Amino acid sequence: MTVAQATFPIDLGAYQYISLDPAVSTLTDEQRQALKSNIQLCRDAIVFFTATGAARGVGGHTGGPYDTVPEVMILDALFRGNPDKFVPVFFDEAGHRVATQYLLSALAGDLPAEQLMHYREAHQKLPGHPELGLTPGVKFSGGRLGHIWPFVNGVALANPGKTTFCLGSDGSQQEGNDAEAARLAVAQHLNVKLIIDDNDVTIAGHPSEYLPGFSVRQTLEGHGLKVLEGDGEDLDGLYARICEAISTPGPVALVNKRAMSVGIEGIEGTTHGHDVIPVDAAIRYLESRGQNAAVEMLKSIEKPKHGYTFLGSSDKVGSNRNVFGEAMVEVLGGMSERDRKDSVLVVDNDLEGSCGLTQIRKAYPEIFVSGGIMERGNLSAAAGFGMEKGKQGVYATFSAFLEMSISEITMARLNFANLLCHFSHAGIDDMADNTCHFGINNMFADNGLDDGHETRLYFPADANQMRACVKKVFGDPGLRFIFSTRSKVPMILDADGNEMFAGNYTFTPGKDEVIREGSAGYIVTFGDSLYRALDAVERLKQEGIEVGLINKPTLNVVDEDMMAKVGKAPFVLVTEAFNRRTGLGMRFGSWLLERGYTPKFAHIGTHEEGCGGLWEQYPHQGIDPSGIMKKVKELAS
Ligand SMILES: Cc1ncc(C[n+]2csc(CCOP(=O)(O)OP(=O)(O)O)c2C)c(N)n1
Repeated sequence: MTVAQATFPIDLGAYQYISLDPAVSTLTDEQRQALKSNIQLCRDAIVFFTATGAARGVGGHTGGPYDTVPEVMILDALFRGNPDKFVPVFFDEAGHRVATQYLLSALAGDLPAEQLMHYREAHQKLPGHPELGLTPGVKFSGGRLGHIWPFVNGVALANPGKTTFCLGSDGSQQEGNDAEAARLAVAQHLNVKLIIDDNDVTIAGHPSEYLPGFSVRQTLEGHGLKVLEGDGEDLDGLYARICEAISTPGPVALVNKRAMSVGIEGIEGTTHGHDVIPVDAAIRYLESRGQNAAVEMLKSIEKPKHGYTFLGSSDKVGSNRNVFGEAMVEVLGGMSERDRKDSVLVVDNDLEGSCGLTQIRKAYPEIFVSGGIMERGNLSAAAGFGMEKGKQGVYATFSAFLEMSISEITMARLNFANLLCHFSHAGIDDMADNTCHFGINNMFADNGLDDGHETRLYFPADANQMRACVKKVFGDPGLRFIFSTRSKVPMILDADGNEMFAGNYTFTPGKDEVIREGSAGYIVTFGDSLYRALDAVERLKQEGIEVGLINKPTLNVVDEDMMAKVGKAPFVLVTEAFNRRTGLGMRFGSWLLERGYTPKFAHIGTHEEGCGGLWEQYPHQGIDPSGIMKKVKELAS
């Protein structure tokens, strides 16, 4: 039986829709039993359906939603018992725990249980973070840590007389936003209750190790919140603390200690628990739970393949986000130990493995700071290190979070900081995490003035170009932003099939590059869009349309020679994965007009919310080869 025809293999009909009254802070045997059975049922369901994401290669998160099941079950019963007393929304600071929201939607009858087996799949409306309006039953959007508690404060202000809950985590509590939210909640005496999973695991490690001194409890107490700390797995204690929080007016935080993925063999207590559970571990867990139908279902799922062959680029692919780290290690290896220590500081934001920084930490731990999930403060710290001439601050996180740090970037510039930022996961490719994780507003980093300290934005197209770019710009002064995608990219080939950016190639900042000549008009693009546009160009040539292709790896500098060249062509099409409203295309048309060039002009880019899944995001936005070819034909006609 295929997943498409199958029923959900775990009987969610066994869920007991019990009610609880917070005025009674002890559980009867019957209530305790019902809660325990609901907890086990939901934990099994979460392991199973998140593992479908692992089986399909779309990833996901198991440990966080699995861990917080006890408190979610209690809140569900409380909401049912007193619907008017609460804002009945499971607001969650840690949006990656979205499996909780999807499971609740299924239990509430808003979503067929079968749908859960399509977790994170493209076009299935179950993306990696909750999106209001997309998934039936989902009641808020989340996904960026530290963004929901401040928002929930406002919800509480809009609902006087009710209690509003916010599920939190030791990861989200590291964000500066939460400190602000805590102060407002205390000052305004908001009836907000934080239910924080303090499992001492984030992505890159254990907060107790990389942020020694950080204590969720002491932090919140310092802000003036009442904090009730306890064992999240002690059901009676947890329930009693939730009741105490409800009966205490004003903001209260529950800090629930537990091991990550408690009870899952081989994963409990480890950082692996943060991500999606591997299929073999899920099978072992489900077998031990007697969930044999779920096991069979998992075994039957095949990883879909992306069968398209791109013309003009190699079969070989490179991971640019990792190549960034490798290239940095090479550059740093060329310095004396003393120079390196004196002049370079690398600051991570709990994403070192995702941004290619692990290589640097392993090679040169003495210049590496595991900064925790504090993008704004960490950017400023890296910039501050690079304030003196000859020093370099290096910083990395996901491109989506560049939006958080625009003000810090301005201050870094005004302080003449030398700062090299690597923003990985730029664009939309392979982003099952979906819209809140899209890295599409990167041009915001180019927010200086004409006479300001240098700011450069670079988006290398393949691994060869990334290596060349890092080596070239590492020692430059000013602010430099290097972008890479989550997905791997093939090598760009010249017309003879040779790798264009290999061998003796040197990267020249500010210079655009002709990838293919053409008489009908030019496509201008960069990054992971280049190989897709190249494929379109090759296919259009086969159809007799001779389109040229320009790579623009320096995004914010006008290459006058290239402007003169493309400006005289019949048309110019800018295609990009960046936001159509804020990307390169927005500027390129003005640059042409300012110089008196008036080719036919169009720009295509990301313009609507994502569809989940991986490579599917490109065709969804109409910026895949067929979308590009369609636009070229319109312009060429
Ligand atoms: C603003 C922001 N920065 C970084 C991330 C990337 N990120 C997602 S989850 C995570 C770690 C979260 O740890 P925690 O919230 O404690 O969750 P757990 O590991 O317990 O599931 C990070 C850094 C993000 N989603 N949002």
